[in-house]
Amino acid sequence: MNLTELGLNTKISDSIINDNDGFETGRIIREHKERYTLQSPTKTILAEITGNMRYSATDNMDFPAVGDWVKYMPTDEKNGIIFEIYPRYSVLKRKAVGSFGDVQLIATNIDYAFIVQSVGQDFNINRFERYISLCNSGKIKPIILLTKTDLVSTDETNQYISRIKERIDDIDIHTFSIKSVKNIELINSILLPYKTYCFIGSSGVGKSTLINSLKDDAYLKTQEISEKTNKGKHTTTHRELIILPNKSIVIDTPGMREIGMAEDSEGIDKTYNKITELANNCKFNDCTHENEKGCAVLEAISQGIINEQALLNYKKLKREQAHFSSTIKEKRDKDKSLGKLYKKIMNEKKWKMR
Ligand SMILES: Nc1nc2c(ncn2[C@@H]2O[C@H](COP(=O)(O)OP(=O)(O)OP(=O)(O)O)[C@@H](O)[C@H]2O)c(=O)[nH]1
Ligand SMILES: [Mg+2]
Ligand SMILES: [Zn+2]
Repeated sequence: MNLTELGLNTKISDSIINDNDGFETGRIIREHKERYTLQSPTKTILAEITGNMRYSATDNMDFPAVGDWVKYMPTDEKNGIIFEIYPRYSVLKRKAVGSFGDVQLIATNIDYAFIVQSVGQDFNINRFERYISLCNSGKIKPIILLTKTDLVSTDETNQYISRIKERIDDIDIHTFSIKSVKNIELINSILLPYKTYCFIGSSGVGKSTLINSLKDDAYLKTQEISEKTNKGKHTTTHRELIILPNKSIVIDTPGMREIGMAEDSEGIDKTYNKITELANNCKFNDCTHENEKGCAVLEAISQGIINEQALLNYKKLKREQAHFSSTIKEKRDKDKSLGKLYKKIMNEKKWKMR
C-alpha cells in the first residue's frame, strides 16, 4: 500500500513535510476513546496524541478525526504518538449532541458524501437539506442515495425521486437495493479510485450493508431494524475508514439522530442558493420573507418558483445556526475570562512565593 492508495492527493500532499527525523505520515482510520487507529503504507498503529496537543486544544476541531492525515512517531510496531494534524481540505461536522456550544467532527478530508435514506418512514426531504447544508459548509460534494428500493414498486421509487427533484436541484440521486446485483455493480462503478467517500444517514438505512456488499467479506456488523419502532438499532458504533477492492476509500459512520447546524451559514446559503439570490431583490435589506411588501422570495413562492416548505426549512436552519453561533461566542468569552482569572491567580501565587 502507498499513500495514494490511502487517499493522499495534491490538496493534502503539499502540507506534508517528510523530515526523516523519525516521524512518519499516516491516516486516521478509526477513532476510539482518546485513541486512534492510524494506517501508514506499512503499519497499522494504535496512537495517542501528545500531551501538548491535548492541553492546547480549545475544541473538538483540535483533536484527530477519521480521515485526518497526521504526523506521528512509532514507539514500536503497533503503537505510536501523534504530533500534528495536517490541514484538512474538507470537514464534515455538526453541532455536538447534548453539549453547550461545541461541534462534533464526523470525518475529514472527504471528497464525496453519500446521504443515505431508505424508502418508507425514513424518507424526509427537510433532512436531506440539512445534510446537504453540512456538506456545503465543509466543502464536500453531496450525493443522495435512496436505499431499500426492493420494498416498494418502481413507480413509488420514481415518485420519491421526483419529490426530491422538486425541492433540490443540481444533485446526483442514486437508488440502491441489496437484493439487486445490478445496483451493487452500479455503486461499485460510481466509486472512483483513491477518492474518499463518507456514508451518512439515520440508523438502519443500510449504510454498512451497502459497504459490505462492495467488500469481498462481510466486514462490518449489520442488524435488522426494530419491528416495534421501525428504526435502526444503532449497530455501527465507530466511524471507520475502509479501502475497497475497487480502490475507493469509504468511511462508515454510526446512524445520526440529530443533525444540528454548526456556526457556518455559508453552507445553508449555498444549499438554498435560489432563495439567497432572490433575497437580493427584496425591497428591504433586512427582509425576513415573512409578510413584507416587495419581498422577492414570497413573490417567487406565489409563482411556484420556490417551494414554500423549502423556505420554512431554510429559515429553521438559519435560526439554528444563529443560535449556535451565539452560544459558541458566549462560550469563547467565558473561556477567555476564565483564562484571565487563571492568569491572575497564577500571578498572585507567584508574588506570594517570592
Ligand atoms: N429490504 C432491504 N433491507 C436492507 C437493505 N439494505 C439493508 N437492509 C437491512 O436493513 C437493516 C439495517 O442495515 P444496516 O446496514 O445495519 O444499517 P446502518 O445504516 O448501517 O445502521 P447503523 O449502523 O445503525 O447506523 C439490516 O437488517 C439490513 O439487512 C435493502 O436494500 N433492502
Ligand atoms: Mg452501520
Ligand atoms: Zn424577502
